[in-house]
Amino acid sequence: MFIDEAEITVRAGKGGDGAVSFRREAFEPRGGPNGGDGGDGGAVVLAVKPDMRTLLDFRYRDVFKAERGRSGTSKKHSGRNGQDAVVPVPPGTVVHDLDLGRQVADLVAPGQHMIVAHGGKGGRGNASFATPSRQAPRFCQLGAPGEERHLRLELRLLADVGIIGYPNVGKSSLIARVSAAKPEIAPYPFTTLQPNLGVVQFEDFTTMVIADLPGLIVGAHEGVGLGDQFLRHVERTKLLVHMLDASALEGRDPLQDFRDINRELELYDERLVRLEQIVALNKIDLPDGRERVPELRAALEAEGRAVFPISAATGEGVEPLLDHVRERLFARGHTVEPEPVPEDEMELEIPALPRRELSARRVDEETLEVSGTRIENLAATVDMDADEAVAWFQRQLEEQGVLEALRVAGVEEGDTVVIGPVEFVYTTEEPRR
Ligand SMILES: Nc1nc2c(ncn2[C@@H]2O[C@H](COP(=O)(O)OP(=O)(O)OP(=O)(O)O)[C@@H](O)[C@H]2O)c(=O)[nH]1
Ligand SMILES: [Mg+2]
Repeated sequence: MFIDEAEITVRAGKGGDGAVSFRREAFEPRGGPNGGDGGDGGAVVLAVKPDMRTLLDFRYRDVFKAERGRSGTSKKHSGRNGQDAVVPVPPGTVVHDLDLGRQVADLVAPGQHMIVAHGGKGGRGNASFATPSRQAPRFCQLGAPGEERHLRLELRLLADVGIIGYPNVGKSSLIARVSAAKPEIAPYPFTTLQPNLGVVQFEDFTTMVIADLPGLIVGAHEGVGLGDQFLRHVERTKLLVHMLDASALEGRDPLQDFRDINRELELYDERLVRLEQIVALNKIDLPDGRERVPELRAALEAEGRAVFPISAATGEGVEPLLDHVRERLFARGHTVEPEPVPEDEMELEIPALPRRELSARRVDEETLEVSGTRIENLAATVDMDADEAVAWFQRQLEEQGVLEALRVAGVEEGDTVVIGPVEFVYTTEEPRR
């Protein structure tokens, strides 16, 4: 099955906690602090894997987590960094960030990769909090949480030429004839349920990639038939071969088909109808087909279209069609090699989520919740088991305006305050020393 869309959650590793530890030496009962720093959490990285063709793997797995950093240990040993989680994606993967609500990358080149979730920083060990006035800090910093992001992946085929047309007109037959692709071909509509890619090689060894797309019918842009789910692949192509069944084997009027499909393209996205279209009048091996060629050709040429009568079945007329497609492609700056991705786009990083301002709100009768990027990050790394760290955090609450925000939100003695992973009871009494 061809899966070309997937939603995934990526979760980077939490940083390792710093360590609280003191030197113990035979002649120095109260040695200096020597707790090491925690390691950084691993990142989640999307990486283009050239031999991957669909997003099928994401059907079975949609959450990707990187390893957490290890905690620091004594003797100032830092914890090991967490391993990155590398998630392979096929070339042509467009990445959307669901929280930012926009596209953040278009991954096309082998080896191209993007960090989509940053690992949390490791916490500092008590050794790094020692100062002349605080020689024995009994606290450390906890590792910061890893970033979590929600992404939609969308695959857009990297084809130069797309073959479009009603079901059964012979699109798959054409790609089977001109390339090594072996699509299913059958005398009923909607044989092709997923795009097929084929590489056409010319005598001078230039190549082009063509895509045989599932048939389109009236209403496709609203989801009729196989709907518009494959139209996005058309967006990437440089030109289209619009195939008509000249023999009108199924009783439809080929010219009407032509207009209907162009209307569908337009309704889906106006840019699509502006792509150059070369018309292939197929099935001219059938008497009905050959007979209608002059009339169809005249009508389409009057609209400025290049028209090629062919038979995908016998091969008649296929070469002139391909030559013309090739000529038009190169006229549009086609290169045989996919366009190189600039060096600075090989290693990408997802843009940060906007910072959230500090705010406090009451959630129920005895609870208030404080949110804000800065204070939440801070709260996540405070070692609440250590009095010194708690005292420091309390000063931060005052300095950063959290207490003021709580008062504005109507905090009362005894209320519970929640900040990220931290929960405490609000009181105006001086702490007992
Ligand atoms: N006589 C004749 N039959 C053809 C020709 N090209 C295709 N056919 C037949 O038309 C039928 C449909 O061909 P396909 O290539 O599967 O058509 P398609 O456009 O890919 O169809 P969908 O995948 O359903 O959209 C098959 O029975 C083919 O054998 C042709 O040039 N001449
Ligand atoms: Mg087909």
